[in-house]
Formats: sequence, structure tokens, C-alpha cells
Amino acid sequence: MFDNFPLWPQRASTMAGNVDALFIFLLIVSGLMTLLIFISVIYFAARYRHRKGVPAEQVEGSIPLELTWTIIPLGVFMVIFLWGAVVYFKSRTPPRDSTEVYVVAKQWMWKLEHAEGQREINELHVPVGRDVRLIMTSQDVIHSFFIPAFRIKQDVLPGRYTIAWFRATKPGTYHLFCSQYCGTQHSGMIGNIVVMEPAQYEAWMSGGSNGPLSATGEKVFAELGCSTCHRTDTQGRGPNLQGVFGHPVMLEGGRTVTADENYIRESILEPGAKIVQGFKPVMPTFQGLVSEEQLSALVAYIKSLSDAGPAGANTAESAPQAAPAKAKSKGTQVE
Ligand code: HEC
Ligand SMILES: [Cu+2]
Repeated sequence: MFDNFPLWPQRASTMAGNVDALFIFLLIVSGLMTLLIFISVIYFAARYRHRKGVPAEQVEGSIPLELTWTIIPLGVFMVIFLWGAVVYFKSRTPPRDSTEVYVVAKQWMWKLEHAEGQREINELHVPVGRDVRLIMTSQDVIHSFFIPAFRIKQDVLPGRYTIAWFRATKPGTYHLFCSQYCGTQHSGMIGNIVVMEPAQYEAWMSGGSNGPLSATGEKVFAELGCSTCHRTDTQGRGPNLQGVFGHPVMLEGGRTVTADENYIRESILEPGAKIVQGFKPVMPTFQGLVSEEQLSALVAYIKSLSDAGPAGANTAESAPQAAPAKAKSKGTQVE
């Protein structure tokens, strides 16, 4: 309905309609309330004005009146609250089996890496009609990942992952903005989201990749010596990482946490924060030793150990890609 209305950005994701409907509802409710108040003020000012010989009327309290203007607004606010909650949870909950893209923000650019291995800068290619989950972090200050046409905006913070998702509905090129003031060239921290037809996208994907991110992660895992403690049997000094991701982990002290991206990240950078039950706190910290890109790769690799399917598949794929992937990861490493 408002597709060509100049005040609205284009609508190109499954969430856009939901967000707009709620927004338009809020506009209408606020507009009606404003009108009602203005008209009442003018009407009452005229109707009950002071006239010669007629003293101004005093209105005493009225229970029915009090109830009316308590219950009706309560109803309106409950509608806003429930509707808002539904849209919020929908936009916060990535569907299962989304394709994943790791995003690293820095002053002043976006680095994006597909789980399949494609790397991009300030540009993200995605297929139409597929759920895309973004696992985002920042190398320096707070940024925010904002795609107006998709109606998504999520702060990107240093030191942790934040998650966003979308499903594009229309092929085209859409703006990506950073919407947190992040320094001198904040306004230049922009990019494009290129939504393609699936066939076109497959063609794009088949051009130049470093092999899956999980395979890069497997190499990093070996290079950093993780594999000396984390072995695929039970003989290592650290836990076997097969099947850890996405599942509950028992910690020393009896607490249980679910192993998500942030848990893996913390396990690598701050191993002492949560100790797995039955193990000694002997894992050294890798803070300052791994770049954000290497961390993304490690997370993708550990995640792949929990995916259905033979774990060996990754190893087989990664072997011929070893050389170029290594060169690439060195090239983009920062500090
Ligand atoms: C010196 C041996 C050692 C090395 C090297 C090591 N770890 Fe660990 N790791 C451990 C131990 C022991 C634990 C369990 C105790 C704890 O939670 O700190 C652990 C826990 C973990 C966990 C949590 C596992 C779970 O079951 O919840 C992850 C993830 C992890 N390590 C990843 C890594 C990665 C990635 C590297 C390489 C960058 C690495 N580790 C290097 C010994 C090691
Ligand atoms: Cu920014």
C-alpha cells in the first residue's frame, strides 16, 4: 500500500510489513489522541468560559468518568504492548537452519564473511527468500548494523557477539548504514546489501572462496595448538568439542549453560570464567592472540562439530584449499 510512498523506505524483508503495521497503528493512535485533546481543549474553553453574570462551572469528581479514562487507555496500551512484544520476539528469534554470516565492524567499515567462506567488505550478497543469521562483533567501538529496507537495526559491540536475522523478499540493492556515531568517518561507514535470485546467487557463490569458514577454523585450531588439548577422543586435557555447540554444558559448581557463540568466544578469550565440570582450569587465554576473523572461524569450526553429518567431511574439503586460505587469513589479520 505504501510501497511508493516517499516517506517510507522500501520494504524488502519479511519483517518490514510487521514493523510498519505496528508503526502506522501507533501513528494513528497518537494522531487520534492529539486531535481529541485539541478539540476538547477548544470546546471546553468555549463552552465553560467565564461570562458576565454566569460564574465559571466547577466540575466535581465522577467515578464513571475516572473509570472510563482509566480502562480505555489501559486497553489501548495493552494492545500496543502485546503487538509490540509479538513483533519484537519475531525479529529477535532467528529461524532454525538460517544461513550464517559473520560480521566484524571496525572504524569505518564492515567485514562480512559467509559460512561458505566468501568474504566481502561493505557489501553483502544474499539470496532472496532465505533466512540469514548475522553473528556480529566489533573490533573497536560500538557500531550498529542498520538496513532500513529490512527494518532491522542491531548494535554491534566489541567483546561479544550480537545476533540479527532477516529474510529478504525482493531482489535489489539496499542501503546498509552504521547507526551509532562511531568516530570521524561514521557517516562513511555504509554499504550495500545485494539481494539476488537464488540461481544468480549460486553463480555468485561459486566464484572465489577460501573454502568453508569452518575449514579455515579447523586450520586455526591446529595452528594455535588447540588440538593438542582438545582431541577427538577422551584422552585430551580439555573436553572433546564434538557435539558441544548448541547443547547444555555442566560447569564446576553445578551451573549449566548452553554453548552458544558467546560461550565459545568466552571459553577462548577468558577460559577461567566458566570451567567445564571435571576439568582443570589449565586452558591459557587467547586474548590478544586471535583476531576477530580467526575467532569467527573457530566458532564456525566448533559449531560444525555439532552439525549433523560426518565430521570428517570438513577435513576432506579443507585439504586442497589450505594454501590460499592461509594467505588470506594472514592478509586480513589486524594487529
Ligand atoms: C592447555 C590445554 C588447552 C589448550 C591449548 C586449549 N584448551 Fe580449550 N579447554 C581446555 C580445558 C582443560 C578446558 C575445560 C576447562 C575450562 O572450561 O576452562 C577447555 C575448555 C574449552 C572450551 C569449552 C568446552 C566445553 O565443553 O564447554 C572451548 C570451546 C575451548 N576450550 C576451545 C579452545 C580453543 C578454540 C583453543 C585454541 C585456541 C583451546 N581451547 C586451547 C584446555 C585447553
Ligand atoms: Cu560505525
